[in-house]
Amino acid sequence: MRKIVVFTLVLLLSAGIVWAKGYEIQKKAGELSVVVKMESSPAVLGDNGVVVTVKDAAGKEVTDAGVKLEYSMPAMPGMPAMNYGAVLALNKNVYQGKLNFSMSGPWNVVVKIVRGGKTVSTKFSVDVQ
Ligand SMILES: [Cu+2]
Repeated sequence: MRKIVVFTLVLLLSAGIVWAKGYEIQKKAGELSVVVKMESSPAVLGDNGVVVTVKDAAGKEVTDAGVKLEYSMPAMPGMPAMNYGAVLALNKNVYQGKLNFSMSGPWNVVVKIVRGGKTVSTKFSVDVQ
């Protein structure tokens, strides 16, 4: 019983540490400032939690936008180009979701923000280990 408790504690602690060590990217998309936090650094194969914060020019959190991440890997020998999309869900003042990387190597991620009929975007790259 004691072992299980200790094991659970270690699991919880290491999960917290991974999140704390996560990768953070700051970008501009039109007038908006965008902060992308990746759960794991480096990013890993499979699911990677992601949290996006969007702020307007006045520094106020934007909560009335649609936020989508389009992630892709260009074609390589023996592998056609791969393209995926993840629609993020608003949770309080941030947008949350998951990226599922099916291959290690460099991925391109485009953040698309739709607000008031206008779309702005920014991109970054992730090296999946
Ligand atoms: Cu590939």
